[in-house]
Amino acid sequence: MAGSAGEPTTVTGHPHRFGEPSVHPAWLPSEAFRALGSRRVLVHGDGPLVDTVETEVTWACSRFGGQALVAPYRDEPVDLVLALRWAGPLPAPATRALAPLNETGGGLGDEGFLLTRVGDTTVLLAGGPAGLLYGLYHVVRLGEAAFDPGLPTRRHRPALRRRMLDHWDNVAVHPLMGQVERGYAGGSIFWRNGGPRRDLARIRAYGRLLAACGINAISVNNVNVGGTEARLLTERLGDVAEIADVLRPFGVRVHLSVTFAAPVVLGGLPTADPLDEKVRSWWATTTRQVYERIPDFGGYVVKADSEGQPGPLTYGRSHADGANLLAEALAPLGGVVHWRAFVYNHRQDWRDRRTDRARAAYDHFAPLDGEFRTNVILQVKYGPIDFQTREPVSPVIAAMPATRLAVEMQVTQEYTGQQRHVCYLGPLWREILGFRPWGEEGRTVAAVVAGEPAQGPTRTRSGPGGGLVAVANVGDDPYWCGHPLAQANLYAFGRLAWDPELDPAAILDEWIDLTFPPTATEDPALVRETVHAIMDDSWRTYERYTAPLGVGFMVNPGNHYGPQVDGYEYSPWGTYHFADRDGVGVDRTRATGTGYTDQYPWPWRDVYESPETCPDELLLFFHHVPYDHVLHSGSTVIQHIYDTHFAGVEQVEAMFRRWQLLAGVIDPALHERVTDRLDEQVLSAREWRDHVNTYFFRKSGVPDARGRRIH
Ligand code: GCV
Repeated sequence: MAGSAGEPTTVTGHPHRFGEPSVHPAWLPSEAFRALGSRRVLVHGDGPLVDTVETEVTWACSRFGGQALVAPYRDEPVDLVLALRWAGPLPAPATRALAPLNETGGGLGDEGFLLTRVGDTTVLLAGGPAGLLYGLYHVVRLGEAAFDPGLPTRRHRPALRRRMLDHWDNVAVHPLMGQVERGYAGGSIFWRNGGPRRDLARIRAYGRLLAACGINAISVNNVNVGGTEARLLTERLGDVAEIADVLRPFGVRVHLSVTFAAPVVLGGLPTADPLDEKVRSWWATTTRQVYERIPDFGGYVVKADSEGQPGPLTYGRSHADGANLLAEALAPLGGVVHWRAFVYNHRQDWRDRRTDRARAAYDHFAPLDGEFRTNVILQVKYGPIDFQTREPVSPVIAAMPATRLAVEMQVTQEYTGQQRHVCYLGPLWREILGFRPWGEEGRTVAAVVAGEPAQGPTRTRSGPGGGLVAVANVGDDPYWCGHPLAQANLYAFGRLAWDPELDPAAILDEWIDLTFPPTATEDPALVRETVHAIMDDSWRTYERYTAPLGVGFMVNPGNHYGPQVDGYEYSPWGTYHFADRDGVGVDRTRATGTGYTDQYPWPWRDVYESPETCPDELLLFFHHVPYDHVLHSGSTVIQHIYDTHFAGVEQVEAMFRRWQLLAGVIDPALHERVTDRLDEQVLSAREWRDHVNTYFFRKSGVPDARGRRIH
């Protein structure tokens, strides 16, 4: 907070603005601050996050001719007050009218805020410093509308307390995975060649973007913790502390992925057995040391007994024993363990049709419900397999009422076009968050991760939920994400974690107006219309030209890009489609298949059990059916495959043409980058169409009813 003594101060022309990295401003271009920056703005409060608000306001006002008013205040007109709830004398005549609000403004929580009009002034009253920061960016989002005399009074609070990104960034370059595992935007913003990158201006810019979409936590290294990564917990802790220092003013807490074998690989102990006293004490001491350096450290993220990572099963202990070991060390210091439920047998015999990877997370974890400490968050991927374009919601979410659950999404587009394809994931995430695992009368997935208890006699834990986590999609690319339009996915993830009921198209509206501010564009209506036309349905378009009807994969092994229908068919990874001359799909019924449908509560256990009631888009996930099986849509499976693949390509070609309408209307460099990516998307979509259609034509021998050329 600026000076509280001396002459009244009006700050303009403040030179400092969080550094200027040479990257695209994404959803915070200067122009987005025009409405706010051309007003008289009073900021009231104390602390580092309030300083951030003040820096933003001061900079914006210096840029657009407004006035940032700081204490002590004169009796002068103010257009916008950004104030923390305060105790004691009211700070300025302009805020006196707020007295009643200040008294009744409870219930906002640390991160919430109230926005209203008092006379000719727009007033934002925040429950805590983070609320002030989120409120500021909300005002930026509203633009001129924030100053409309008819502005409705609204309280804003995040639905989920934990809104987190996991970076799969490696400190050292991994021989197969590179600097960022499943990273499609260049190098890491944190690490380079085995050490810190120290591009603090970029990290600061990132923190600002995260705050502006509501994200409040990140983990800074890959869950596959290699040798160099492990040492971040001990001798390289200073590197993590440096990142934490930069992100703190943006309300972002830092977490660390750790290896379960740390007591062995770092501590020199002969074992990492969670019940061993020396192991417990090693974790306790090590964790205390972390908090000495990073007092607001968030906690650990752990991938254990998964895809070759070490874990408690080696010692004959359970996942609960393993997670509780770390939780015990973190509990006195206020930290949490994010324990991932992504555990399955990746050395499967593909001829064995009884083993089903989809069953694995539930089989491992559901029996442990109620055994985890309260500061363990079980982090469950949204589907039972692995971030496919279409999967049913994981049955684990409904199976562990006495466990704190987080759902994990994937913003990085591993299986959804790798940031070479436009694929707006907001609609997918919205569907998952709104899914009701117990049917119409029950809670949504969003309510489960918010920690809302079930109604009625069901045994549920009380207390906070685990929130939402996603794998990050940024890198050192000047556009952050490789594909400029992939920025929208990061933005949408943050916004949905704040309010899971938001409409993805409305989120896109916000993102478009921030990224391509109407006041800086000749034809804002054309920009909005075009970007919507390209992005709104792009997830479903991607689904149309890739693996059909929920069957998944069909990608090139290893890099997971591009079509290879049998890429994982004869592999130990457990990802099959079982296509033969008669039919395709995985029988996961309890009547004749792997019994996976049994893992769902009613009604889904019955809905999915029968091909008659199973939704078309998941048919091949749950059932092996003949090619002439008739879908609810009226089409046969084989004709659906042909039709959707032709249609998907046509839609991508239309996207390409549509984008050309923006040539000369938006920044030419950005336009060209997207054009290049769309070019690749057209080629790749055609390749998908031809591989998939040819494959199924050859298997089935059924010609296309519309006589199109297939191969
Ligand atoms: C970090 C998939 C990805 C892996 C990733 C893993 C996980 O298998 O392909 O790269 O590893 O998920 O979520 O742990």
